[in-house]
Order: sequence, then structure tokens, then C-alpha cells
Amino acid sequence: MRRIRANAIAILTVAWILGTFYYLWQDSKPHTPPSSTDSRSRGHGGQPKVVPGRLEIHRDDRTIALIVTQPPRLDQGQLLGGFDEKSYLSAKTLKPGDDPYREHAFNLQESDRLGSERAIRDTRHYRCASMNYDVDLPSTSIIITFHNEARSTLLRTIKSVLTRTPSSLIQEIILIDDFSTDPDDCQLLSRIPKVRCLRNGRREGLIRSRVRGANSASASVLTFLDSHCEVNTDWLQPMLQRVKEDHTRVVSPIIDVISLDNFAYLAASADLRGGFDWSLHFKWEQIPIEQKMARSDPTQPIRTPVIAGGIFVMDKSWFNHLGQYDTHMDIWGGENFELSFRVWMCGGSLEILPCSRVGHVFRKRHPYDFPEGNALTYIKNTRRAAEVWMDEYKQYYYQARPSAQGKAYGSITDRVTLRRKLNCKPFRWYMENIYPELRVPEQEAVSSVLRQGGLCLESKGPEGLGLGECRGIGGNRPQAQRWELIEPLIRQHDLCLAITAFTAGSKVKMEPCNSKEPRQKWKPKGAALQHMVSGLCLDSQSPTSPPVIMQCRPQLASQIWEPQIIS
Ligand code: UD2
Ligand code: MN
Repeated sequence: MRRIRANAIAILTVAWILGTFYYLWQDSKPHTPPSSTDSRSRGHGGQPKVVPGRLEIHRDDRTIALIVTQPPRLDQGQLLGGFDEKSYLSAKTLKPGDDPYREHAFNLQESDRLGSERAIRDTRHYRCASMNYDVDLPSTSIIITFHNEARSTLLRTIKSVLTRTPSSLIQEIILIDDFSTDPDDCQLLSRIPKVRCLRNGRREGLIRSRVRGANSASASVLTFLDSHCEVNTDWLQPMLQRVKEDHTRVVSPIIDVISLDNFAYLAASADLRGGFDWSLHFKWEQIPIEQKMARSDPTQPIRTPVIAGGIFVMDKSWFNHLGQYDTHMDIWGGENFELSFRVWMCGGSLEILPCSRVGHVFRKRHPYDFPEGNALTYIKNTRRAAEVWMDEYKQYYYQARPSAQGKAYGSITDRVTLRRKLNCKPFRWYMENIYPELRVPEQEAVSSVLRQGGLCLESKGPEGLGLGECRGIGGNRPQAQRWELIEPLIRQHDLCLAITAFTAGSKVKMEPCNSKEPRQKWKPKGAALQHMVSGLCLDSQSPTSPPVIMQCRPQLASQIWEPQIIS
């Protein structure tokens, strides 16, 4: 009994001496407040690193932590300089009775209640805590664009960076205020040490805003973040390490989920990577099973076909060499595909690093307006990505997103030239080597109905056409209402839609398909279907008589044919 007590006293004495020694020795690095489960941490130095106030004994993978003292923290004055956090946050609060979701599409009341900083759970695999990183990692410029972001979420993003990153790694934090209604946010936040804010003179969207930020960055490595994030313990070191070792790697963290309702910080699965479907809709998907089986070390990077887009680290000269972003993309969307295709096809790689974790508030709707409309903007941006990078595979994009056909997307000459200059590989290579799991649809597989209100275009008899009440759901549609839209043909089995003469008022009928026959060539024009040669549009006139071609009038209900894909 006495031996045990003597041993305990000896251990505690050693712990106390080491703790005090470390406390005196440690540099001025800011530290996070300890969270309840935050039991392990390791610095970015090569040697085993002890969190101040803890004595850590490392045995294999297990870390035993004895808490000795409270970790020292930078006081708010050092951290925030001349920035008055209290008045910044209290100047804009929710008024009683206001809908807390209205302005930001997340619960503002909960965000405000949390204040500027809070402890979050260290969500990494425990082995991450014993990873070693080079002592001479490059410093980075952190770029955060925002448009009307809530003050509490934006400040929490910035403060989480300042408190959870070794200060030597932060060259600067560049905010780009994308013409938010209130210019004060930008001005006030610039008072925080290391923070600079550039305000756009007009709404540019996140793509051009990021390019502006990147152009003004002084560090050799760029780090992009959304304006409603919270970075977690040692989030940056793994990413800087991978980029330092190979500047062509573009790396992102596992993106944890901050609940849009109660702001709980939730660990995301570590078995996911970025994927998409042919309509260029981003999705998280399971790592393919063979890759999962081959992963013996959960700290290893995960190769990903695409990145989510908002949070990543990239070498600045590599970013510039590869052509930054397509700055003709507007507001939001599609830039993550364009960047991902470009990185893979032009000699780089994309990775998700499980030992890096950053929380993000995922929302269900956009809280801001799109000057050209949400759908048109997404189509413009993804069309540009498809037209420049997807070669013959772009047909599947148009099949999956027929409404994209005929929509304006501007000139892509510069980007096509860039692709040629960089000598990038074909999309086929990307499909075969990077994303073989993405199945190419069988031609016959994509069919759709052409809906006009409650009526659907249907074939009647051997050659006839007309409108009928839309029948069946999903794949259960009657054959007469199934159409395949494969430009320029509108097809049903081996019969195609054809005009009978090139003049307005001419009837439309069905005849054997021939893609060279000018009378059978159609293309979408907005929600209408335009005959390519006559320039006239398919018009139902009356539900009882067969359709005809008439002068295109986009608003006319009898010319609107909504394609709805059926399996
Ligand atoms: C995801 C990405 C986002 C971007 C987007 C596709 C993550 C975590 N987020 O959508 O970064 O790649 O997919 O484009 O991967 N913003 C502006 N100007 C605008 C619109 C938005 O500065 O006109 C800012 C906005 O305040 C935010 C960032 O851009 O900080 C991303 O916008 P988001 O949060 O609405 O996008 P998100 O997370 O839905
Ligand atoms: Mn976001």
C-alpha cells in the first residue's frame, strides 16, 4: 500500500515538474479551450508534443493523459487586437418574433447563443493524435469569401482558425466580402490581427471572389474555407504536410457537420469520398469496397474523384499554373467539378485527409439570391465544366439534365485553350482511372415524358401524335408517353418526331428515325422544343388535334414541354 502511494507521489511529482517546465518553455502558440473529450493532441513539431497542462505517455497507439494544469490561453487582447467582439456581435441580433431561419437558412438564434468560440469534440481517429508533421511546414493564406454571412458564424470561423492553428502557419486570413449589404462587417473584422478584408464593388459570386483573394495572397500555399466553419484540432498540419511533399496534391479535410438547427458539432463518417451523377450533382459516397479493404491505416489519405469545393488547400503556384478557376462561372456551383476534373486530368491529384477535420453548417437552401436565377446559374456553370472537360461524355450530362440544352453559357474558348496548353488527358482517362465506378448510362436507359400541365405528349396509332392525360408513375409509364431525347432526335423505339413541312402551322407526325433527315431535327429552347431547321416550335394547339409547329413564343403554355426523366 505504501509502495503504491510512494509511486503515485513520484509520478505526480514528475508530471508536475514536466508540466511546469513545458509551461515555461512553450512558445506563444494559441490553444483551444479543452473540450470534454479532447484528450489527445500533438503539435506540428517532429517530436512527441505535449499539450501544456497535460503529461502524455505514449505507448503504441494508446495515449494516457494526466491533466496537471489548465492550458494557458492567449488573452482576447492578443488574439483580437483592436477588435471589439462584444459590440460587433451585439449590434446585430435577432429581434423577438423574427424567424431565426429566415436570413441564413440556419438557426441564427442558436448560433448567436454560442458566441464567438466554443469547445468542440476532437473527432479524428485516435491514431491521428500521434502523427508527426514537419517543423518547417509552409505558412498559408486562408481565404474566406462571404455574402451576407451571420456575424456569429463568420467570427467563429475566424476565431476557430486563430485558436486551433499554430500561429506560425497562418500568414494571413483574407476575407472577401462579396458585396454584402452591410459594409461594416468587412471593416470591423479587419481589426483582428492577421485579418485583411477586401470588399467587392459588386456581387461577383464565390468563384471570382476566391480568385480575387488568391491574387492578393502573399503565402505560397492557399487555404479556402466557407464562412460558416469551425476548424478542429490540428486541422491544418496534415494538409500542409501533403502539399509540401508534393505541390500537385490538392487536399481537403473530412467535413464534419454542424447542425443547422442546434449547432451541435457532429463527426462525419471517415469512409466517404466525393462523387457525382451525370447531371453534375455532387454527392458523398462510400469508398469502393476494394479500397476500403485495402486500407489498413485509417490515417491514410483517401483519393477522391471530386472535392465538395469549399474547404481545401492548394499550392499557390499550382493553382495559378492550372488556371485558377473559370471566372466566367457565376455566384455558386459547378466550380468544384471544373477544378476537380482539371486537377486530375492535368497532372495533379485530389485527396481527403482523415486526420484533418473541419466542421461546416450544411444548409438545405441558399439563403441568398441569384441575380440570374438559381437553376440557370447552375446550368451555366456546369455546362461550362461539361463543355470544356467532359469530351464525348458530355452527352450523358445533357441526357440527365435535358433542360441544360440550349441555355446560354458564354464563350469557353479561353478554357479550351488552357486545356490544350496544359496538355491535359482526355475525360475517358479520368473515367477509366479515377472514377470507374461512375457507370455510363445505356443509351436506351434514359427516357422521359414530355409534360404540358397534366397532359403528356403521346403517340397514337402508326403515325399519329396527340396529348393524353399523364398516366402511370416512375418507370411505369405507358410506352406511348416515353420519349428519348437524343439530340437532334425525339425518339420512340425506331420512330421519330418529324415535321411534315417547313412552314408555320404544319403538322408533326411520327416516322422512321434518320438523324440526317432535316425534318426530324429538334433542340430544346428553354422549356420549348424547337425544330432546328425551320426555327419553329412544337405547339399542342388543342389537346384533340395533332401538334403543329408555330412561331416560338417561350411563355405560351401550349409550347412548354417539361421533360421528366423516367427510368
Ligand atoms: C458547397 C461548398 C462551397 C462551394 C459550393 C459550390 C463546401 C463545404 N461548400 O456549397 O464552398 O464550393 O458547394 O459552388 O464544400 N458566397 C459568396 N458569394 C456568393 C455566394 C456565396 O461569397 O454569391 C460564399 C458564401 O458566403 C460561403 C461560400 O461562398 O461562404 C460558399 O457558399 P455556400 O455556403 O452557400 O455553399 P455550400 O456550402 O452550400
Ligand atoms: Mn457552405
